Amino acid sequence: MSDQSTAGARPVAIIMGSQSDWETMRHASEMLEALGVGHDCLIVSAHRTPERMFTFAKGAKAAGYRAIIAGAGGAAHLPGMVASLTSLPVFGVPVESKALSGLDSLYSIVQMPAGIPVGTLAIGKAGATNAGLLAAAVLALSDPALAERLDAWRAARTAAVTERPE
Ligand code: RP5
Repeated sequence: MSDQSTAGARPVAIIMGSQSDWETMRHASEMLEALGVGHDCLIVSAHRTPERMFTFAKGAKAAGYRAIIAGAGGAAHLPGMVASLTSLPVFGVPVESKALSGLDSLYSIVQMPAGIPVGTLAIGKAGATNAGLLAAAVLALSDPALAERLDAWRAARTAAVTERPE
């Protein structure tokens, strides 16, 4: 993992409920990698490893994290549970499920009762990628070098759009 960010060695934690979520969540990691933002990737399941989840969330701030990206699928309670245990910003990524194509994941993550926020992204790869971008944007508020890298990344995306289809 990269550790170029001046905001801390690994200011972002990417957590996911299962190894099977990695295919989706790796896109958040790749985005952060591209922007030079240090991060950890951890498997933390709300229902299979609840004590690991509790320990992680309660210790996340002291561990130096400044944002958490949490991905899960199905009855996806991981982002909300983690958000209930820490005041760090939590970005939830609904992983596409087999049974309901991720709608279950989306509804499970997005409908947080008022008081415990989870910033919910799109289902799947787009959501994971944007969670990386959003976490980087939060860190960039206090990291001018990262802000420059983020602006450059966005400018490159703009420059890549041709006027006509090729
Ligand atoms: C959730 O159940 C995980 O987040 C994953 O998306 C889904 C399926 O998990 P596995 O059965 O593949 O481990 O807890």
